[in-house]
Amino acid sequence: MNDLFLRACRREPTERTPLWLMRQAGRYLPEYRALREKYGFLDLIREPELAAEVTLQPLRRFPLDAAILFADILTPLVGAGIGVRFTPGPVLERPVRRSRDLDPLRSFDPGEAVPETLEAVRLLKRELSVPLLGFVGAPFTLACYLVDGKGTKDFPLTRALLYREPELGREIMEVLGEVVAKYAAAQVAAGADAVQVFDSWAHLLPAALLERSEGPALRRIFSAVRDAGAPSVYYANGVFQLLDLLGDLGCDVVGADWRVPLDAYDVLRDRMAVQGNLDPAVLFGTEEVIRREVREVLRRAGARPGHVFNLGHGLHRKTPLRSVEALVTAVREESTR
Ligand code: 1CP
Repeated sequence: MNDLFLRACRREPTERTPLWLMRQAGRYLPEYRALREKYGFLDLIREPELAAEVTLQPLRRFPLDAAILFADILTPLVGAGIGVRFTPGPVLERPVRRSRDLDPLRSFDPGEAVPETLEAVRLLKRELSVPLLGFVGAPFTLACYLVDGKGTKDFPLTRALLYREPELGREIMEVLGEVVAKYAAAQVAAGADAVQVFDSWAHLLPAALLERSEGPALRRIFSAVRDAGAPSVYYANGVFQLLDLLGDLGCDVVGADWRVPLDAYDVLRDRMAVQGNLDPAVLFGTEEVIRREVREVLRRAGARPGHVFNLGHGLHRKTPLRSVEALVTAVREESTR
């Protein structure tokens, strides 16, 4: 197996910098769009062969160094009985307003809630010659959808709830922390080689509130992944100023968003690896521009081990395929040691 990605997660030397791309499966691929004409989004996730197929699609085109399981951060909650429609973003049938709305999530059992996703992991492990990343949503980011009920610019209901009903806020984080810890450990038990935690909305919270409200649940999740025997990646958007918190969560890799110069994380690198962080918009530039920006990310990452090349956020769905090709080639050539 090509284990460059796992070696970089452990901060071991690699002959070149491993590369995978957030949202590497999805709508920029014509073969994904073709499947979506025949199947609904949740149908793709609920049929293990189809979920495995979508996961493999980008790897057939590009020599990437890791695969990421095809699912969504909300699918374990759907499996537990929370009503969600995808349009394409998630919309909750009944947003969480009180403690008993959390009942479907208590005593969460991944084997009952998401057997198809765990089966997709097992199928993929037989096919893949690169590591498989499982993933989960972070408790705060999941809470944003549970409480506000859909994607919004700044999730006002969720943020108000943390102050207006702190007891309920704590309970939501605790219940989600437990669900996510179990779900992450189950993915590793089924064969996932690492787990990425997506906290796309973490930047909406003041640092002290993030630490106080989400910190304990995040620590619980990272220790569950570690106990299951896999490295963990924490990708939170817009939190690079929170170095003390990031350094103390117990994750093995920190994912950088596209706005941070990667060397801003140097103080953490004796404790964790870094992942990132090319601006996804670079892929709308020419091949020369892509190569120049790849070099800049590699220069900021420096010569020390422990860098996983990635975008600073997911691939945009209009990204030209030849740009992804140019990116993969540039990272391979420019990072070979
Ligand atoms: O119509 C379609 O085909 C559905 C579009 C789509 C896709 C392809 C959604 C709905 N989710 C996904 C897959 C997905 N979502 C993956 C697959 C693996 C890969 O990366 O290749 C992953 C990791 C996610 C994670 C996810 N879902 C996040 C965190 C990452 C991020 O982008 O910040 C978030 C916030 C979601 C919620 C969500 N689900 C879907 C959409 C369009 C969104 C975001 C927009 C919204 O809030 O409305």
